[in-house]
Amino acid sequence: QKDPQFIDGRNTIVHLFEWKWSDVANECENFLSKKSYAGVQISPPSENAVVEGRPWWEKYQPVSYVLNNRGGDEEAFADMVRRCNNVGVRIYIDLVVNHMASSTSIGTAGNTCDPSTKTYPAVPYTNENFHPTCGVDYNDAVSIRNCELSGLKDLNQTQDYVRTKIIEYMNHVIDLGVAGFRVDAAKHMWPDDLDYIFGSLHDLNTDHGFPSGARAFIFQEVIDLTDTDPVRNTEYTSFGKICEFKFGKILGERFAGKNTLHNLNNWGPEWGLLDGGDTVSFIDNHDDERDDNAFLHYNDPKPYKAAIGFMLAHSYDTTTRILSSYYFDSRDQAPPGDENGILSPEFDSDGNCTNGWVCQHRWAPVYNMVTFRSVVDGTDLNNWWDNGDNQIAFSRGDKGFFAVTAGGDINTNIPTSLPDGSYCDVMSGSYENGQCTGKIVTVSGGQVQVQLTQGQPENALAIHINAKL
Ligand code: LM2
Ligand code: CA
Repeated sequence: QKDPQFIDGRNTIVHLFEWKWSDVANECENFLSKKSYAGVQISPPSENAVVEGRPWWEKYQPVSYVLNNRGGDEEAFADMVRRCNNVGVRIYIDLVVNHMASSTSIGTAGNTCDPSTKTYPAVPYTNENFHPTCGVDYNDAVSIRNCELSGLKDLNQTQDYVRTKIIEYMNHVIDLGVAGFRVDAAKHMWPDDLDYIFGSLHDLNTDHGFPSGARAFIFQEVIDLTDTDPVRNTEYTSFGKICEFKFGKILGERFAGKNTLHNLNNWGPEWGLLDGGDTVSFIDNHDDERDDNAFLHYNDPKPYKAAIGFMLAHSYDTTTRILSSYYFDSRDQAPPGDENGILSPEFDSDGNCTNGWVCQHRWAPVYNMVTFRSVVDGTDLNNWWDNGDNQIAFSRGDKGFFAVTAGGDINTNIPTSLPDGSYCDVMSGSYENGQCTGKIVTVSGGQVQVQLTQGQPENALAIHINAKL
């Protein structure tokens, strides 16, 4: 269940955080399928508690597994999955099954619940399906699994009944055509229980273009940043991939200029990362965007884009993920909205989002590097170059070349295996109608003429064989 089920020639999952299902469907058809994107992680689709002010995190408080919340209803969900699969873009849902709501309210589908007595009639779950209330002690593995994360009512997935309800929910969306699951709070559930649940799922739906016998892709939220955590992410790698938090944390600090880049010459497992085959990698996610300055975010765009560029250019054989956000001033701030609910993104003449959506996935350096990653697929990383400090460059065989500075100008020639000629830099612009909208870069005598100066809009430069003049 480690195969993301991408179609050939595509890569990278974009998390369309808080987008409505109808907007996701349009984005699959109008943009993602045309830019090499392979899939979308959507926000949790099951009924959640209505919380005053409609913070984004109300979706992490399930009331039932009815597909109906501010993202849309079951009809909109099914329509999204079908339309995205039709254009070769896979849908992964955010699966919230560690816990149930602790906010007392009516749910988004009109069902009631009573967190104080742990009753959720629309599933139904009752008090006996939950662990006894206790607060999580992060030094203790049993407490992490059996106590209440943020006070949320903790389901006991060791019970057959609870397992059955979770499997029914997952099979329902598999039958509707989803390709897999981002597993929320996996660290707070027992690996044996998850192994059983994931092993009991239907194969993916062949009516949606999946090969017969294809299994759902599983990628799990297991934050394991220190080597002393009582829960290790390796406990979860036999049945799915892991969201590798070390990846974005280390790169975030370095691309922000807080540490050198030259020692990234052996980037990968030697840095304490899991094997690429076991990981989903990202520069930031929706939680650390709000909580942790060690990671780079949209509000520091230059080093952020350079770090995303490095992730997508590199040969570490991980599944890559991009976060696509909305602008916010405070942590709990709801997504853009009006009296009718969540507001749809609109687009300016350059294709950038308006209406409060950041849409990192529509930034040209980001989507161009997704294309870069498909172009260089299967090549080795070679011709490593660095200045002993925070400037680095490398080639991907005879298909691509990437250079970046996290401090000072680069103005030099760097060896590459790319053929001589003129190329479009796909960080500063695009290759369109046979022309470059950004910088033109020359390769001559086996050397790339690299010029990256602080006044320029990007800290990185990238060229590839499909954007050669
Ligand atoms: C996750 N990964 O494992 C999500 O990525 C993260 O966004 C979720 O927390 C978390 N697990 C639980 O699913 C978010 C948010 C929390 C919020 C919870 C539940 O980051 O702030 O907690 O969802 O909605 C909120 C309040 C918190 C309160 C709790 C329970 O912020 O103060 O705790 O609800 O009422 C008493
Ligand atoms: Ca738990």
